Amino acid sequence: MSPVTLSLATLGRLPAAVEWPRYDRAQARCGIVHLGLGAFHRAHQAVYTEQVLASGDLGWGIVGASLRSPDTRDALAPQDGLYTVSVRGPDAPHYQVIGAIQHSLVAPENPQALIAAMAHEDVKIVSLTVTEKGYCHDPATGELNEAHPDIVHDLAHPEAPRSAIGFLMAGLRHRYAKGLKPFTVLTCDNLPANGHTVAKVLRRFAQLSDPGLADTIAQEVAFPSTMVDRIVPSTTDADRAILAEAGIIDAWPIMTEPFTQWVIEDHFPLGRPDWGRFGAQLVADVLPFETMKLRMLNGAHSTLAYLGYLSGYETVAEAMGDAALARLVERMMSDDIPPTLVIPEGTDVAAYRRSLLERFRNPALRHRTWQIAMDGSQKLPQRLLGPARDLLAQGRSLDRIALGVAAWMRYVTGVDEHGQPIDVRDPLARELRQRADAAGRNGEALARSLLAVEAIFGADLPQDPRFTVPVIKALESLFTHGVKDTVQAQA
Ligand code: CS2
Repeated sequence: MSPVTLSLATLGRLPAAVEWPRYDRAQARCGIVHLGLGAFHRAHQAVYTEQVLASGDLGWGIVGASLRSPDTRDALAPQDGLYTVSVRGPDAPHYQVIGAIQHSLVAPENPQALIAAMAHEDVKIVSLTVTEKGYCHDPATGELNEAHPDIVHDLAHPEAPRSAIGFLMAGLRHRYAKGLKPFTVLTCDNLPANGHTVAKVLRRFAQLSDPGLADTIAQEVAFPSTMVDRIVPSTTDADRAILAEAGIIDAWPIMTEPFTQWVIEDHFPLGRPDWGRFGAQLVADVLPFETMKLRMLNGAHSTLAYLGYLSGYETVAEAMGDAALARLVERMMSDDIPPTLVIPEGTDVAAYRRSLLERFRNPALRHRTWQIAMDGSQKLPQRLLGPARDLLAQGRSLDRIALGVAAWMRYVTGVDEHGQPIDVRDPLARELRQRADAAGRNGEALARSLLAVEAIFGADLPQDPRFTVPVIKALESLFTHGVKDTVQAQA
């Protein structure tokens, strides 16, 4: 049978095993505007919401907006917004076509259309997956970065913003002007205390941009925190080919793992979909879940990404095939991180650790170390530096975490052990590279220069020899003995 090009008209011709939306999509209203239409949203929140729609509650269609590039809209529009989620694990792959995203917008093409969508009376929630750097905050303190070029721009052009923060503000302003209640802001990014962080950033932006509205926003807008978890590598042409083999021509399918978790603080003044019926955990306090996930999963992920990339491993699964590297992250998760956590009630940390190791080993996913290594300046504070501070407060040693930090320092020099260039993607890449070039291959000079970047390390860590000495030692060892021997010695 020749493969079917995905669209509403062709759903009935898809291979029998493929799940597709059976609800009346034309009747669905959009109750959610989502900012940041990347692969993660499409494999996570959109899948939970799809089940809500399929259960007959049609008030929760999604308008998805890309804040930068038209690529997603261009791929999805010809297929009526439909795309396939392919779940890959030990069992045969499972394919589900998702219909929850009813419309895709491209913010820079028409900012007014996005603001109007947010100010529509059917909309109750604006959710976000704009990555860590999308919040235009200072990662070390969580405060709005008022000098960020997008923030400067958005303060000057409130009706044609660029940043997610500028759009949230514009959407709220338009709602108030129409006499509507504010939407709930639902952040789904891997930030510490993510709801509080976006609240702090937006409230400050409101004070600067519209002081008359700032108090109302501070009093009325809800910012529930969430913990989101699903491993979603970026899609490749090889993935598209796999889909075609399976009988579906899809311009932008999503590959993911069987595991999915969503813990949500239950605070939605205008209501919410019944996500809890489909596996989401609605709780009063997300913080213990979020911290555990950011430190155990993401902390280990970043460590594996830098050490793995530098050791020549392209994917996380390949890096986990290196016994010393696997042992290192396992010990990080068993010895170093747990003492820094408040364990959520009912959680067995050892079982959680085992399941993370198994997920990292999933050979059916090609999750590139380079992808995870991206934006380290925005990720390190919550993944490795938070645990480091807690370990210091408890008087414990932190050698493995220091090695993770040193591996990031080695990585941002932009040159690997074979003299090959590394494509370092980071909002601070240029500054990091300049510091690395000035320091040369001198571990101590490089470590001290990078530790002085206050937006990452704050004012405290660079002053504390219990942190700086092990980082310098690890970085010196990475330069003198190389990555593999250093990992071997540490593991
Ligand atoms: C990863 C995360 O790219 C990264 O930084 O650590 O995207 C990770 O895969 C997800 O948080 C898993 O839920």
